[in-house]
Amino acid sequence: MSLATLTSAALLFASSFRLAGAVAAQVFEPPSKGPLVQTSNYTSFSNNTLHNPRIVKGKAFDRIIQVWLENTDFETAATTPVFEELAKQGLLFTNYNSVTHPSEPNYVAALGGDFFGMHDDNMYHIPSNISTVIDLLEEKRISWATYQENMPEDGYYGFSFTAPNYGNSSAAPYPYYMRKHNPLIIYDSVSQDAARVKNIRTFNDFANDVVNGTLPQWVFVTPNMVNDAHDTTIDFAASFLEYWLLPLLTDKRVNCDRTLILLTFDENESSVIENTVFTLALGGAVPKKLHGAKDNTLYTHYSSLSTVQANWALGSLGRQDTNATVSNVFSFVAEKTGYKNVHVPANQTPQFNLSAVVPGALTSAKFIPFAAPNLRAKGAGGGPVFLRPGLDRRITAASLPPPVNMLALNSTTPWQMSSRTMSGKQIIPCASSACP
Ligand SMILES: *[C@@H]1O[C@H](CO)[C@@H](O)[C@H](O)[C@H]1NC(C)=O
Ligand SMILES: *[C@@H]1O[C@H](CO)[C@@H](O)[C@H](O)[C@H]1NC(C)=O
Ligand SMILES: *[C@@H]1O[C@H](CO)[C@@H](O)[C@H](O)[C@H]1NC(C)=O
Ligand SMILES: *[C@@H]1O[C@H](CO)[C@@H](O)[C@H](O)[C@H]1NC(C)=O
Ligand SMILES: *[C@@H]1O[C@H](CO)[C@@H](O)[C@H](O)[C@H]1NC(C)=O
Ligand SMILES: *[C@@H]1O[C@H](CO)[C@@H](O)[C@H](O)[C@H]1NC(C)=O
Ligand SMILES: *[C@@H]1O[C@H](CO)[C@@H](O)[C@H](O)[C@H]1NC(C)=O
Ligand SMILES: *[C@@H]1O[C@H](CO)[C@@H](O)[C@H](O)[C@H]1NC(C)=O
Ligand SMILES: CC(=O)N[C@H]1CO[C@H](CO)[C@@H](O)[C@@H]1O
Repeated sequence: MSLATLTSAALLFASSFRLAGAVAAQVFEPPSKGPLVQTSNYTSFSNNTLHNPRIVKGKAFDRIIQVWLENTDFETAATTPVFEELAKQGLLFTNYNSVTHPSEPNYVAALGGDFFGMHDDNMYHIPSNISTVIDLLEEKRISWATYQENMPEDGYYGFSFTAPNYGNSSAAPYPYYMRKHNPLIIYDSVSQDAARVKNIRTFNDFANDVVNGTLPQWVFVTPNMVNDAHDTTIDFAASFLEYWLLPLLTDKRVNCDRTLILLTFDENESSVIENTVFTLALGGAVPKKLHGAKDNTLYTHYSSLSTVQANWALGSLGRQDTNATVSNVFSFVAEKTGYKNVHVPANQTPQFNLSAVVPGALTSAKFIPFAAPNLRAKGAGGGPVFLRPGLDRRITAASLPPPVNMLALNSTTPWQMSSRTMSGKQIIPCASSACP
């Protein structure tokens, strides 16, 4: 083939590729006039406001807002203009790792300190004797909520929610909301508690709570499946941040000098390599001298637990949140609380790109029951390990029977549910191979 033919073939290929891409590509459309304006694009309007009268002072911050985006390699985000601009206003963590693949176990781990062997995005629930950071926060009366974009109503229990496509009214309705990105609904200790479930809120509630000046102190934000880059691209997510996050950064009701905003990704896109994700510490609580700086300490999603524990001198969950290797406290917070981080040499970095099945209560292939946490563990907050009602402390990790392959028995772990029968708030166990 001559050079000319080769070039035109390549050009033809490139242009047809671009054309195919252009037809399929979704373009960011703002769901509302602004992040603090309620919209019918979010299905139901807010009809209540949280009441959070007192602020519990932390050592380094009084509020933490986590915003989770999806499936992007570190370099991809690091070379996208909006993220580059944001990095100048905050501290970039260059060695912050997800803890496994795929999405759901990472979200579950960030709330409860473990992913319990989960290695898929199926529909699960976790029994009420398993504690989360919510228990630790409530012990100190620290207010909290999650805001889930396009979740249709407060405390919605379903597997997903499909709404009219607000970005393109001639396109089919779109599954904007997914339960797998809403860890609070998965833990029974939150979703099956009548008071707590009210704090699993919509984006319209976010607007209402901010306008009313009642945004809680611990906040977990999940953008919808297009805005978080899951079904789209990093540029699409960047446009979402320009629409949603940028105006909030200058709004004192959200970001004041005691606010920490953690912008992170659930996992790396390429699972054959390590699982480092682009993570930024933003907000008034990040010391000005660190703006534009990089921090190479080994952090993971468990660090978001240990950092919160250290900041408010909380108890711990006695799970991976107390495993020093994987739960370093954000350095500028550790400095203020006196917590000593561990240095993990690069050649000893744990494998965070798991694909093999590890035993746990949330895997059908190697099922073992839920064990009690390590009751002797010492977390970054210095407080005791939290014990929920119904926890049998005699069931320890060491006392568990060997893993069982439930699939070979034509069954699944008892904690998996069938998404097909799932609509209301009632738990329907999934007991056959027809799951989820
Ligand atoms: C819904 O989103 C679309 C797309 O941005 C926008 O044109 C429309 O005004 C929005 N509707 C409302 C009620 O905000
Ligand atoms: C407001 O209340 C109604 C009725 O209880 C409910 O259907 C609706 O979804 C609520 N709005 C939110 C944001 O939950
Ligand atoms: C909107 O959706 C329709 C139907 O899928 C599609 O043909 C059209 O190209 C879309 N418009 C844009 C701007 O993407
Ligand atoms: C995890 O990443 C390492 C490189 O750091 C690679 O050697 C290994 O094959 C990866 N494992 C999986 C399961 O992708
Ligand atoms: C995934 O994580 C590694 C670090 O372990 C990082 O170097 C890389 O940029 C990320 N993405 C890809 C495609 O490797
Ligand atoms: C702590 O984390 C490391 C790295 O993932 C792991 O090898 C070790 O088994 C963990 N320790 C405990 C007690 O879970
Ligand atoms: C937690 O509760 C579940 C459901 O009742 C039970 O199967 C499990 O054994 C309990 N685990 C512990 C450690 O108490
Ligand atoms: C599982 O189902 C298959 C197909 O229906 C059947 O052949 C097999 O005997 C069943 N195994 C058990 C352990 O029930
Ligand atoms: C308790 C309270 O102040 N509620 C107000 C919150 O804001 C909405 C408007 O978004 C008002 O209607 C509520 O009265």
